[in-house]
Amino acid sequence: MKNKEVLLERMERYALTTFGKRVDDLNNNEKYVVLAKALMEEIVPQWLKSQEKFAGKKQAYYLSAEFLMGRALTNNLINMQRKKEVEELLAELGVDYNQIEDAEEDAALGNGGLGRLAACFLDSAATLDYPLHGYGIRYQYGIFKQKFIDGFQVEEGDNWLEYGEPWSIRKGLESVIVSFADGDVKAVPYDTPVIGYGQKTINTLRLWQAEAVKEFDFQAFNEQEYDLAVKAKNDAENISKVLYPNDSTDEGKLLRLKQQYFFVSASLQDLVRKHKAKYNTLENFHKLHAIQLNDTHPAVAIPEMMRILTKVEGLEWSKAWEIVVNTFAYTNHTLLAEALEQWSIKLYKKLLPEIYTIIEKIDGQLKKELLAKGVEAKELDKYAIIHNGNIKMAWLSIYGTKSTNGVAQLHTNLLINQELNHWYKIYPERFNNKTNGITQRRWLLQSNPELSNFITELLGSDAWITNLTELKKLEKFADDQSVLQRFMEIKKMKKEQLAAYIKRVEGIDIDTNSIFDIQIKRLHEYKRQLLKAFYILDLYYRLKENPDLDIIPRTFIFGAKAAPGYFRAKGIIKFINEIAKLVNNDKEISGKIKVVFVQNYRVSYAEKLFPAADVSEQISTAGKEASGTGNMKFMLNGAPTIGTYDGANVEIVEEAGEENNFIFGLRVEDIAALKDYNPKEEYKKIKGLQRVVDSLVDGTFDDGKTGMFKELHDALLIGASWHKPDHYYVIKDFESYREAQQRVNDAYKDRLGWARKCWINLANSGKFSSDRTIDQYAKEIWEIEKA
Ligand code: T68
Repeated sequence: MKNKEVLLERMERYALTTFGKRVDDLNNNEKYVVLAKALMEEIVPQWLKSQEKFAGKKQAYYLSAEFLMGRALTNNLINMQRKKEVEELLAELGVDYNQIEDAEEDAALGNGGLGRLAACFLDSAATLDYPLHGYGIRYQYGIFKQKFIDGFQVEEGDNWLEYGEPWSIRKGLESVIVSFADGDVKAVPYDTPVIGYGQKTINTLRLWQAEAVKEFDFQAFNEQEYDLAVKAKNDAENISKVLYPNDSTDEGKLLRLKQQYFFVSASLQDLVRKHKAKYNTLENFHKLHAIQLNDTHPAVAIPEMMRILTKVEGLEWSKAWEIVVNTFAYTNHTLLAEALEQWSIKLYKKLLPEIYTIIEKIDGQLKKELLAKGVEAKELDKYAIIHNGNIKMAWLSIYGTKSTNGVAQLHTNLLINQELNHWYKIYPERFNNKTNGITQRRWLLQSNPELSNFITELLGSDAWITNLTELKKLEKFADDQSVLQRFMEIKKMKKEQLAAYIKRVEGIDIDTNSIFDIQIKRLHEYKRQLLKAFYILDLYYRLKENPDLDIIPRTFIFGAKAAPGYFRAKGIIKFINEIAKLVNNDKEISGKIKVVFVQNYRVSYAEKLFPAADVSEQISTAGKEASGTGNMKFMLNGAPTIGTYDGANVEIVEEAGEENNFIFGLRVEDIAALKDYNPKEEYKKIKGLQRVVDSLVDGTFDDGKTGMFKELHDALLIGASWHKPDHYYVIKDFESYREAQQRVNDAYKDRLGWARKCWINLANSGKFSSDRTIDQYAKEIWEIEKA
């Protein structure tokens, strides 16, 4: 009771001082802001305490160009165990909590899986009482907002800071200067608390904002050069202006390189300054810091740290190298060639000449070391960090760190046995696997309170919230009819909630008795949204031919953003929207199938989609999806997977059983063994396939004269200068996928049998908690201890 009064008093105060109004007169957004500020007043003292308890201990730092945090309010309230109380308080004020929750913009400072993984890791580390802090960029614009106009993706800027951002604190006095060849920039830190469940540990996410060292050139202003007077300010601020919306492609743009060096240099200077203030030496730096590089985006940390140690601090090169290698570790998130970062020597020399010289020296040292290890001179090129006019960031990352890890077992095996095999032969001890995970606090407790309560009730304990393997104990209810019945009721409730939301924001009605078949992830050819699209269209034609076709009604749901410059990905969005138009408007098929492509898929939308799914679509070409993490979120909410043997799907099936999932398609070894694959011949032999593939070019659909559909058709049947036809095996896997979908349909008819599969998936999802993953990083790589 007292807590509530204090909170209300604080809200009143912030209403007055921030908005000049009383709480009653605030709009929802303002109410959200004053509530968050009032909570911060309570959080900050504990945050300070938490920092004190780690003083003098080894701590870990996650360097990442992306943190896809989503909304903070509900997550923080849950981790503070204050949600109910705040809901009640707001109700007393006549305010609906859900509307306040909805007023918060997503902090969408990431593209997809890689950025969201960083966010889950922070939650897990704080919950487990590990000192892990994030370092990144405070982009003014997050990932673009997506709209569909006439079925085409249209992007809009995501000005998420516009109405204020109450969770971070600007630490102006801790600003540092980052130097580029073309001038200096000021990096200003903004700190956000990362509250562990139970609030024992509160770690820090420190995001850097770029500002001009000198805001305004008075001289130029006096000389009436107004543009020049603010040029430095604009140039500097551009560095943290916007998140690059590419996932899985490497663009090699100057501004992106600036972003990378900007946040890496600022973060390292920050750590070095604090360390020196305390120890007055850097020789023990690696004993007190472990720094994880989230992919190669922050790999410039390796030469930057060498610069600081040797040129600024005067350490000997070899001593400095030892410190560097023992401080850093590197996570690889992809096998796609186009995603492996390379920077042109020219760009590096132009922007970071001193860093470039250091990379040259590292490369020279590497050559010597390789020769000493018995590598033949003619083999050296394979390892060269600087090669053919480019700097290979992955090679730099492997050589400059003590650990290189993949993100699922299959992915790590492919790194070790194929892509990075030559490196593995030199440094076998550096390679290891850390299968990804997700936080059950956000992806079950927060997004599915109904199922959470039921689980706690059955287990007689909520220990699963911090120990997800507890869910295994649910397996004993797999044949308990009343339990399965309750599970189905909850699933139905989540489907109704989603349907209401989709009705509100997309204006589309969906049938909650139909199977919700959901594919949500970035749009990419290798993820094969097109395979699902072909399946739907084929099913539609089969229904037209045979209206009595015995199928359970299905709602096919997609959510995905395409990189703005990725023409084919945008073509696939348009194609699916065209199919949706055709199918959804056809009265003849009497609502048996429906297609919905939701707009602006993001973390807060995901929280509504995962709990409502009946089927999880994980249908990437085998060997291409490093891990996947959405697959785990579906499983945790009790949805079976229809999927290929790829990434973490392999481990999901290992845990939950192949009989409770729907596996199909070529495996990695099948693809390797394929010879003389000719999709143009093959697609004629598979009943119904030619019709759907050719719908791209035979006038069935209109792509508004963009040429998008022909481009997709050609990619499948002719290929392109950079690839063979159908290089993601959409045609090759079609029949196997259709057959797996038939198995889904048949299995769903047995309602209890289906619920049992869902239940066994849920019960065996314990392995996929990011708590497990973080524990492994902490013990096996970082060597840090809990508070
Ligand atoms: C994803 N990668 C993997 N990259 O695709 C996914 N890339 O399999 C894995 O589960 C996940 O990482 C976490 O390990 C990405 O999300 C990017 O977003 C990205 C961003 C910029 C440049 C390249």
